[in-house]
Amino acid sequence: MRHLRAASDVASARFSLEERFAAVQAEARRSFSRSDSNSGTIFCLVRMMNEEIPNLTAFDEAALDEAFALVERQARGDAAALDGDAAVEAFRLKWLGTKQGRLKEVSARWLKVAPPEAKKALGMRFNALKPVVEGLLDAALGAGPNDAALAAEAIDITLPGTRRLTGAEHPITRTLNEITSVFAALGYSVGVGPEVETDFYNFECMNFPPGHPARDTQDTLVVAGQERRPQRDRLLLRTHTSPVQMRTMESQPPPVRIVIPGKVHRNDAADATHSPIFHQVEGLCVDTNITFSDLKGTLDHAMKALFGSAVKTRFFPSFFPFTEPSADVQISCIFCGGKGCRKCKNSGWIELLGCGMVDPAVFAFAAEKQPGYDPKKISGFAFGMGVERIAMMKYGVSEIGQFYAGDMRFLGQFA
Ligand code: 2NL
Repeated sequence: MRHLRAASDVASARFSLEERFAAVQAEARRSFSRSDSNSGTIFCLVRMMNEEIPNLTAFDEAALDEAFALVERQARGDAAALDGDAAVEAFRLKWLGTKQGRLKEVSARWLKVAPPEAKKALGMRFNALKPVVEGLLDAALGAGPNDAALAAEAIDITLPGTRRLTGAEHPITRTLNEITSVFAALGYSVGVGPEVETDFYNFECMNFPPGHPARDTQDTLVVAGQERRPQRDRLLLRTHTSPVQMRTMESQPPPVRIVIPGKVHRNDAADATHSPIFHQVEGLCVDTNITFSDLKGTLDHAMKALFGSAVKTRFFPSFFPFTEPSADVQISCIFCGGKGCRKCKNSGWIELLGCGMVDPAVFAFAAEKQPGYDPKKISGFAFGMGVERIAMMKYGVSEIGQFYAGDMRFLGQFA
């Protein structure tokens, strides 16, 4: 029985698995021509139907040990190469997948064709193999990425880091907030309103008579295509924040104490101190018996709070359409303390804001919606200041355009 010797050779450890398959196949080819084996017991033929899961046609202990060891080695080989979650999931499907997994294939190929007396031994080995593969999967799931995957995403901690820039308030925003907080501390509320306004709120109710130069399109940026509307409804970019103060008076009766910070627009040519877009803080105080002394005291306090308690103020007659009387306010030079220097053109004083007692004509517009603004019963003062001008003085900035250029070398100095 030459093929039996051959079979035992095959089962021995002297040859590699592949050599043994080859030897067995050769022996089988020879055996087929002789039909001397009808015992159907130890005939060993392992044929590579599939590259990895062979068909099993011998069912003795040694053949089963060998076949199951092969499959287990394959599973261990696969598990050792896993790198990353996707590969682990692919391993699970390949080995434990309920439809096309390899364990399913092992059971289908081997168990199905096994003779009844071999089924028990085969089943026991199969039942032992399954937890081994499941254990490999569990280990891969818990193990995290393998060394190769870790090396691939390793970070060179000796490289210089990326420095994150510290954010900071823009100097205009900071100045605007500083001014509003000075007045907030005096009990003023803070209001905001639209930048696109009507001619009525920007000019008419602020007592700009028809033909006043400030209405001229030279100064005002208007929205195009408004010609068919009545003059008062035509849209424009607000040239000051006063419209918000009028809207506030229309919506609430006196007393009113309010500051309006915001962006305003004028059709000005840009130069070192002018920009067509700039910022303003305007204030309004209305109550019974508000006097010019209240105005002077309030603004003197505000300038001391903004520039230091040594600062003095003085008031000069001026003109605004919406106040009567009106005044320009100067502060003692914050650079030389009033002695005279280049900044104050040797005068010792710097002009900083405008103010005045609210014109009765302005109150009359408010009184159309809120009768409480009857100029015979109440009075009030208002003031307005340019934020850029104050920021330029506070921070020693000589060109207004620096605020809008977005140059980090400039802005970084405020971080
Ligand atoms: C300046 C001067 C000023 C006002 C603004 C105002 C507002 C209302 C009524 C009356 Cl609702 N007046 N605002 C008053 C005087 C001066 O601004 O030089 N601004 C940059």
